[in-house]
Amino acid sequence: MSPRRAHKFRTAAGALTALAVVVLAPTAGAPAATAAPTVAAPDIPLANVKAHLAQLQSIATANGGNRAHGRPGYLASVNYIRGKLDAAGFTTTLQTFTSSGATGYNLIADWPGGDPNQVLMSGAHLDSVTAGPGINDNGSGSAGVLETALAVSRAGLQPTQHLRFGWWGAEELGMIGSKYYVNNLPATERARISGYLNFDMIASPNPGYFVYDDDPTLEGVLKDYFASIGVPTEIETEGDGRSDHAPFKNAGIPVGGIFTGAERAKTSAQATKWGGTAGQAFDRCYHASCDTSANINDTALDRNSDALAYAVWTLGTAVPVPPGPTFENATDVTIADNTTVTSPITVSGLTGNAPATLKVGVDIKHTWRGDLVIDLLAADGTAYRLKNSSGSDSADNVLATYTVNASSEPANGLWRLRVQDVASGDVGYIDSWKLTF
Ligand code: DTR
Ligand code: ZN
Ligand code: ZN
Ligand code: CA
Repeated sequence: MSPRRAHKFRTAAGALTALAVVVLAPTAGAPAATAAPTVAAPDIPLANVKAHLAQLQSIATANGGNRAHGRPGYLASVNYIRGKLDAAGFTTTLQTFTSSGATGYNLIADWPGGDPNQVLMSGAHLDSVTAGPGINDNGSGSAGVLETALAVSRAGLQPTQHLRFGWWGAEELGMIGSKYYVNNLPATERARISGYLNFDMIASPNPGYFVYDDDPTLEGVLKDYFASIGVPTEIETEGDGRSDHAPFKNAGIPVGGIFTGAERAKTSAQATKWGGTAGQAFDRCYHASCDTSANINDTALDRNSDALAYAVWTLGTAVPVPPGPTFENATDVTIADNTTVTSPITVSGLTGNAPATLKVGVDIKHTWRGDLVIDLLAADGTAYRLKNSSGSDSADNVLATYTVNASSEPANGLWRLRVQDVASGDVGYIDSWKLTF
């Protein structure tokens, strides 16, 4: 972080407006709105997932007690998973990188077929800490993703989206492997990823059921599964930046995932909701030598593996709903420091009101995006908040698709994107934005 950025301050703002250019354009990017899935997800056999965990435990036991980055137990874990995938017909790729003076490995597996421009990706980090075998953190996520991939093969699934699975190295060192993967993916390839689902700790012994509150479509599909089995969920509030979905999110890729908790203690209300022990950590063996095969809650592992498969099948086989009419303004609008600017789009030719799921695609180039407050303004001036400012979000650029319930607004008329730069020291411009009805 540069010294200038060490201190972000809130100051007043001015105002500017730009000309409108309106075109109809096809949309891409965010996960296709899901119609009913054409193929029902299978049950993922708990015994199969536990068998993978037993293998990972054996690997750790045979290799100094861990499966950490740079240690033999990690590459042995990669080879175990890769062997299963190769035998099941996946196209596997081993990506190497260097971190802390040791070679790291990402394992990527592609299921042949599906739309190459709509890649649904599911992933989990495969490395443990050096202190122990990492069976919950994160053998559980790794095994759940593996068994889901094997279930795809067993089903001979022919999804509409292209299915890709990833096992990341060196997450415990700071998401090194997943950052390396995303940063080395050509922009054209990144744009093809419709969504990334992350599974890091999905079988904590004193489990909670947390769903990432990021992309609404991915969050909704995962919540639908838990609702179907009558298990209440909570949104994952501390996950931002703490696992492998972060590099994907920072690249503007829709992300989601599930989590059963780590070092935080389960509250009494949560124990009433989910069972387990109040006042005790969700995982008392987090990052400890006792994170062994015994450190697994089978019910959580079973439910979350099934939720994983449900999401892959639902999102991956859904017949994409063709995007509605799209209106775009690609005129650059400068965002000077501490100013407020707007960019207009005039919508015409539609009937009735806007939908409850109006998609607002935003592409803003701006260093330290935490400076920015972004609103959609309806013709009557009603503001719909898309993004709040943040004193800690130091990442650059806003490349995102927001969903707005605009059903009380007439579709036709003048819509505006309002961008407020509310902190000194960073500037940028609206590159383009669009409305999809
Ligand atoms: N950092 C992860 C564990 C972790 C902690 N909070 C969250 C939230 C969402 C996913 C994972 C985590 C690790 O130690 O691997
Ligand atoms: Zn960890
Ligand atoms: Zn983890
Ligand atoms: Ca600024």
